[in-house]
Amino acid sequence: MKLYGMGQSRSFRALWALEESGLDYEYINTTLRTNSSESNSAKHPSYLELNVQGKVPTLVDADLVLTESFAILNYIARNAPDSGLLPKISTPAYARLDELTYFILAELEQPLWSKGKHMFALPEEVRIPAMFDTAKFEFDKAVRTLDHLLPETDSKYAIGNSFCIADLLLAHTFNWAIRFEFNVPDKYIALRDQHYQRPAAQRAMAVAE
Ligand SMILES: N[C@@H](CCC(=O)N[C@@H](CS)C(=O)NCC(=O)O)C(=O)O
Repeated sequence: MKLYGMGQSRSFRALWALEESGLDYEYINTTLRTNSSESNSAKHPSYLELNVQGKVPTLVDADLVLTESFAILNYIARNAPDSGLLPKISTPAYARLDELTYFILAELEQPLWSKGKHMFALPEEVRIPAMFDTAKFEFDKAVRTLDHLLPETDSKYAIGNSFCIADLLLAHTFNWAIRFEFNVPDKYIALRDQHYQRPAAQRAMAVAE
């Protein structure tokens, strides 16, 4: 498998999952918002053939090309059934995984990306700095909802008693929130710290640097 990625962007989710999975992979460092003539630019014509939006991550496995980070996590986890990265299919645990991960992608992540878009990703002429306050408001609301979606147990994991892709996605999303200076409650900073101490996360950090 080949993973195209950049630093701590959403591609880090896939890189971390690959390290958790034990699968063989090659990491291709890709640069964002760089000149299309640079060979490792996400705007290079050969990369755009794989990922029409010129974004990361992209995973290539033989003829399969995937360009959505959570689809990539699922694919990696399904290819490494012994890794425990996914709960058993058709169980209530799997439904909880779906609920939580869709919530993270649709509600918790969106204000982070809104801030990013209006800070650096959109063309300057369409950026609206007042969006930062809206993003903060929406993030705080999503965090309050998350408090109800996560189990009220002593388990440090989102589902059951072991680490799965929901934990990885949550930890990466809170890491992003911390880097973008959102108000992250202490318990979620602790959750980020705990999961980022996993050996696979540390190895992924070394690869992404
Ligand atoms: N929904 C996609 C979003 C991918 C995405 O927006 N990636 C960002 C980095 S986190 C990117 O490549 N941005 C480049 C740009 O906006 O030019 C996913 O989760 O994979």
